[in-house]
Amino acid sequence: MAKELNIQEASICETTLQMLEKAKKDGVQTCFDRANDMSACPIGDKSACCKNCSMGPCRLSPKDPYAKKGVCGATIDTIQARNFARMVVSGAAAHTDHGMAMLDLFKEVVHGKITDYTIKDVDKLKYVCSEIDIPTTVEVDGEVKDRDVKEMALELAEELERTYTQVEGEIPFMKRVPEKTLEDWRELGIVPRGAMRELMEMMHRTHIGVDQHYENIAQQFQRTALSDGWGGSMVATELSDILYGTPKAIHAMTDMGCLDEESVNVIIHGHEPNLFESMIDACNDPKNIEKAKAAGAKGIVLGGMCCSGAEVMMRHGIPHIGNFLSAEPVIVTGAVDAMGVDIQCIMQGLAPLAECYGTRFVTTNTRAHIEGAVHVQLEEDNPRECVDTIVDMAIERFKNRTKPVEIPKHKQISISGISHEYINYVLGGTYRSSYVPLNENIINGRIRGLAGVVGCTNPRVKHDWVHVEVVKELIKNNVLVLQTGCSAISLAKAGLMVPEAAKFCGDGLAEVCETTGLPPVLNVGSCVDNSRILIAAAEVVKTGGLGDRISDVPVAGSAPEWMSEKAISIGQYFVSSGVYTVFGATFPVTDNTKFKDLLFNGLEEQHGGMWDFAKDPYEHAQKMIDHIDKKREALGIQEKKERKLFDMADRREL
Ligand code: SF4
Ligand code: MSK
Repeated sequence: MAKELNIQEASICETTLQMLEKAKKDGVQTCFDRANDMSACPIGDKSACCKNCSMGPCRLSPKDPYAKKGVCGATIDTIQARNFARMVVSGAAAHTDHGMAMLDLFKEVVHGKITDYTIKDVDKLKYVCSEIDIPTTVEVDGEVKDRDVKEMALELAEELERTYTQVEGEIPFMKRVPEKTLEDWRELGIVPRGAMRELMEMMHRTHIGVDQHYENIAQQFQRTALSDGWGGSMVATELSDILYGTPKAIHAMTDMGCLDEESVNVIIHGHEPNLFESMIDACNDPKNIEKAKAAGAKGIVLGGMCCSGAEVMMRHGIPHIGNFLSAEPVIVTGAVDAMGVDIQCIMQGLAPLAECYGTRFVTTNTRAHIEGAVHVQLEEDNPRECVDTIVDMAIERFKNRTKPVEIPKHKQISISGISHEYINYVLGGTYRSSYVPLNENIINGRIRGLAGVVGCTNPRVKHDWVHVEVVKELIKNNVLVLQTGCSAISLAKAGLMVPEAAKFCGDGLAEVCETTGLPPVLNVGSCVDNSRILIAAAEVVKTGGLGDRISDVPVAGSAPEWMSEKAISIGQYFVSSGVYTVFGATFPVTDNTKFKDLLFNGLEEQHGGMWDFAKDPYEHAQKMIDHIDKKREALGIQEKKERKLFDMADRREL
């Protein structure tokens, strides 16, 4: 007999709660029920077990970690380090494969073999080229002219391919890393050579009988994680911007109230932007709208989930229906006529649930089939065939809806689309785009520091609650918050991504928000867009006045409700880049071990970044604020400076 779920304790998201009540009435299960019914394994939770060979699986004791060894003699430190390394590999591989798929698409577009997508943002193309020393102009007869776009794009594609396939040397985006940080990495031997090589070597080293020193394993998983953050993920973000446009501030609605009972509702869930971009065209196609109307619908409503949703919320203001944990509850509305998915964070539990409610559940990517789903492959040289099929299936299901529909009312407006280029522009203005005003505001103390609050939602903790409380504490203490992924959606739903949220901020941050019109909580995109936070941090260092390394900047990272291996890779590349990073929910290490001490203390001596853990949101936020203050103290900017009004001379200098 399953343990009964205390629904009101499961989430603070009203729409999710309403749907959990409905799921209970309907007699269907979601991940909330499954998590409630199955406690996490206490040994696995602490990463004290190994199944890397068939002499095991070996289970050590988290309570007395050095009392036992594995059959091969592996210690708790080796076992934990190998397990952690494999999480980094899996997470980094997910982002890297996503980035490589974007690169393949980009090349085909540039060669003219794929025509449904084009280079939309030539300025971004030029900017990325210039960042890695690819010329953007050419001299013809003594006259400097812009280079041919196709020629430039081909050179960029060739150069970025090194991110993946290179076997020696440094990946291209190392040119973006602040000089001193890069020097530290070179000394530590953690500069990525090429993502495929790092992933392969890391897997080799975790095989039985290879690398059995936790410090050496940690060196390679840092190099692997950096090949994700400054490699695979960064390539994915930059090429998506070039193909689909660099995000600029845009209004978007969030939450299940965006669905409409009288319309055909289509949801896209997953991570790559390609499927969604084509689905936007399909849902705006007058022929498809006519078909929907002929079936008795008002029209077609298109909404996003998870990071697929974040990509198009950022670029087009498409409504975002909910984050990871809301994917099942949204099916319970009975209003979703079709859900199309591509890769990552798609729970298998969606398939039987979709069957229950008659929702057409469609996988579209060759790398991710799900038993019980219909597979309609998205061919990038003819994407409309796939998306038009999904729209047809949705219309068909609308006509034949048999289950009662119940759509929660709540929806919330938010500002999205804050790329690092947009931060540059909004703070500096068109003619003097720069991070100087941001640095100035950090130095004068109006902004105490920066925080990147990111990551998943996890039914082991109260859904959305930890994200929202951590962020509220941070902005109350004048910390400007940058967000990605599911965490960003938690805060968008809570209404903190609007300029009016300045009323929840400390005086300094409130003043900055009121002057610039920015919300105190900035939505910078999807999981791969954590690379935007790295670029922003590097830009802050290069702008000057806040130290020479990323680790000098008053900045902290956080993933309060993380669950995926991608989050571990992200956390590790933040840490190795020099960012103090706090995780919530749980942390896969055993207390009182040398490996834990390395992650939570030792790494700080290497490059200034380190891990920390706090489940309680207030302790979590306080740890971040304490770290920010420590960095302010070291920079000698701890005292709040008097406000200085800029005169013309200051402006000229800027
Ligand atoms: Fe056990 Fe060692 Fe095999 Fe792991 S590698 S399962 S610790 S014997
Ligand atoms: S979707 S990795 S649950 S943030 Fe990128 Fe959300 Fe985490 Fe997936």
